[in-house]
Amino acid sequence: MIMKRFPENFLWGGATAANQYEGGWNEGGRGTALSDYTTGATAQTHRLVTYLNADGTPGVYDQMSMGTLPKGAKYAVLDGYYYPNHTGTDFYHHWKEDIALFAEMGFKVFRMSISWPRIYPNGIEETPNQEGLDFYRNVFEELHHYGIEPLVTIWHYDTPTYIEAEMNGWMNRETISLYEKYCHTIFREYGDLVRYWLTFNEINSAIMLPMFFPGLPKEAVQPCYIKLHNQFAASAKVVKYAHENYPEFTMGCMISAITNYPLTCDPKDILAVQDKVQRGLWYCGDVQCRGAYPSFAKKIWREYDLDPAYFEQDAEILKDGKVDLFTFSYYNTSCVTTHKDVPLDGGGNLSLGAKNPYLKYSDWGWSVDADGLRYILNEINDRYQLPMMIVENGLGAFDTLEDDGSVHDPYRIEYLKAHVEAMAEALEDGVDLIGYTPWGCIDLVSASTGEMRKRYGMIYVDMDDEGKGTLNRYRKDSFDWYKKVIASNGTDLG
Ligand code: BGP
Repeated sequence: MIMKRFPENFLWGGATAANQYEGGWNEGGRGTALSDYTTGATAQTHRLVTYLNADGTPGVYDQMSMGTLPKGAKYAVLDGYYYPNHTGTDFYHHWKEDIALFAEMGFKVFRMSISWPRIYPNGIEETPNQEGLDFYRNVFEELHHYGIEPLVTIWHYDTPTYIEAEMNGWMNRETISLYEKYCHTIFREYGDLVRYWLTFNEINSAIMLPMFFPGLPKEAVQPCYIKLHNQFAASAKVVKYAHENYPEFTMGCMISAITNYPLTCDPKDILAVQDKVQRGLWYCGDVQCRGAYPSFAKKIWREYDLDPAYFEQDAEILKDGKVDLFTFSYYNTSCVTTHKDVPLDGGGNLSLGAKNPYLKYSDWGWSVDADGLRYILNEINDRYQLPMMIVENGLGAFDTLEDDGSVHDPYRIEYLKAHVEAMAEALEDGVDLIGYTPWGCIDLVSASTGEMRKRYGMIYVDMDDEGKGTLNRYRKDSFDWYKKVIASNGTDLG
């Protein structure tokens, strides 16, 4: 096979998020986010969000239920629970060492997020937290010292708790202004160091609930669409502001690339796939890239009894806040069917569906599908004609640290290699792909389960599911493999 070469300045790197990696949850003047009150779990159990009722009795709700606090209750860290995000894998105290390791792999770009409560502890303060500002400045400067370009996610699920608990979070349009203030601050502070910005991580996760549980009562779904809309408006305002004030910035969206196939060639299955992808992917992509809701949005609003005026009030704002770059996460694919006798257990990242008999599945039940990456790159390219970056991709797997400090992870190399090949094929197809940052390039806490044992990294971190471990770093076999891939600009895949 003749492989198209990767473009000369292709941005090879890795991706992380503050809430899962940074730690230092109560240091440096940082406030809290909901992840600080979220317990660890497993693939079989759900993470819990913990609080204290007004009468002082403890309470919990299931993270997946998107529950809320009872009246008078306060989010609280409770005895007897373990909160893995408090430490993450401690970037807060290991940033120099970690960045040196990224540089050793040859990273051109490093995706990380800023923790909003580290900048504005409650989100509402007049002035930002200087210690928080200094922390990220040191990190960005260190990255530049090695010639690594920072790619910053502004919001990776960590709205300050005060905004969530006292202001009703993203249901409240005031949150849009607080987010704008936070963005203006970090643009001003880091405009000389950061050029690539993503406004919201996996913005479509706001509508995860109806995607995971079709048939929910409309009262449960309505807030999801309102919150998502307010995030769209916040994103668009900030993109416009950046375009006007920082023309050198590249502003991107970040969407979980819902990639689905019909399970059968029954035309009803084809329509069902189209519907799912419209709702899960294009609904968000169209707003952020085309600056307007797609025509099928009206049908969705009708279905959930949502007033179109709510969404249409920001038409001008959305039109003026189109992103420059389409970035997305891609882990797996699933199958859609209307056939009632098929179990929907093909697990996945925001994309439950039927199992695909042609694919292998990971230990966490996620399909492994490199061709799906080529497919979705082409789909997105055709629809938006924007430069693209894959900013999350990888295999969550069990790893074993050997006595000599080595970690042999051929399964991860196999996964990544297949996906890099798929990227090369997509480039050959003509897509405009400018970078690749595999997820959790260093081991970190899993978002869905809170586990440490579900590892994605090329760097192993000694930390277990109960928070025990030295936090020492070890190079896995995939570290050396990826180093070669980058050094050869994607031509030596081992
Ligand atoms: C995405 C999130 C990441 C990340 C990833 C892997 O949804 O943007 O934060 O964690 O999924 O998922 P998990 O950690 O559940 O394996």
